[in-house]
Amino acid sequence: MMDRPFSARRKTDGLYLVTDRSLCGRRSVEEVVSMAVQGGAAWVQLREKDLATRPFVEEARRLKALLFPLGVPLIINDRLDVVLASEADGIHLGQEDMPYETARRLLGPKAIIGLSVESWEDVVQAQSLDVDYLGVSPVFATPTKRDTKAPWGLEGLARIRAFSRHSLVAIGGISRENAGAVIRAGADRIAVVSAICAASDPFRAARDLCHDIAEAQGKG
Ligand code: TZP
Ligand code: MG
Repeated sequence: MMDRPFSARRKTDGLYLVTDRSLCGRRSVEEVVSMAVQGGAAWVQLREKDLATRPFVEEARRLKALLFPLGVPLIINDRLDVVLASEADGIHLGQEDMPYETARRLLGPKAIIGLSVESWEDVVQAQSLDVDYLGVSPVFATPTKRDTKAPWGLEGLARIRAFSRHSLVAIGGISRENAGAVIRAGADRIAVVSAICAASDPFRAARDLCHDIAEAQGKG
């Protein structure tokens, strides 16, 4: 695997925030991101399903300006044009999105590219791809995203860990209740939406999750 500016294999950066503006309540996405990063979130993915292109690009540029000085990479869900327009650090691809090879060709060797795996076939196919991480999706069923395949569970996650050469980001239904168990089952990182976006205090939510992750990694 090539060296990238933000190493996807670092183990000290366990919390990955994925945004959902519909869950941010009275706060803006930027406010939630800012609070979460202060609390320890080390990666941010801007995920916008209903925003027009121009406000999407503007949001991405604002987040990039916020995160770059902090050394926190900004990943854009799905939209390669928005990555390019905002000089974001990478893209997260689902199985129905742009093919990995095309995204790599267009974004270059330094871009972070993550890929969701929702079936064992996806995991096997991903072994030939130089993706920076696999998104193990979903680990648990979640009301935040209902159009998922069957959850992997901790057993499925452990099976992927034993098989895959990639860094693993677990997503779906993760909270303080289960974050430690997810890390112990083999995730390198935990991605959350509602546990931070819908929290009354996103700073504390991120800080507490980081504590749980570090403890499960034996660094607490
Ligand atoms: N992809 C798989 S599950 C999911 C996404 C974007 C949503 C996870 O949301 P939550 O609130 O952390 O369960
Ligand atoms: Mg997608």
